[in-house]
Amino acid sequence: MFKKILIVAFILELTFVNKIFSQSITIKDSWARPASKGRNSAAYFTIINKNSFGDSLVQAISNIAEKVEIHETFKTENDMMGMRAIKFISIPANSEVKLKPGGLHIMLIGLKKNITEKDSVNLKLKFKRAKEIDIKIPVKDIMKKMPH
Ligand SMILES: [Cu+2]
Repeated sequence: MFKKILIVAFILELTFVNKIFSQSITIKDSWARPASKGRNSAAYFTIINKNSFGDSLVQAISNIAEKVEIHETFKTENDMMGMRAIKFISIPANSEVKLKPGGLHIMLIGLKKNITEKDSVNLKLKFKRAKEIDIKIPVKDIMKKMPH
């Protein structure tokens, strides 16, 4: 009997530790651009790493688009802005990495349906070390909030 309780306590402890570990990477301020079916959209968020070791975001998965890629924005030789797929985003220990327009972003290529402001986009984020994180991203039309 006592042994059984011990085992249960041990398992509970394990899940608890596991939870703390997986929570050491968190996501905040997420949003995605509205776009129509067949077009592309982009998702942005801030990754917070409270671990004392670095990690990398290696993949983003969503059923909303035909293809999901991790992108960076860069300046071309003639000072134009371009973007390209990258293999991962480095997240240094105890740091925050911000994905934003004109910078790093998650590219949603070939939307399977229209996404407007009332919708949300599900995204599964895979890391090199931390456990994967599922997030629900609100669609926000930031252009609408800009003064005319
Ligand atoms: Cu892009």
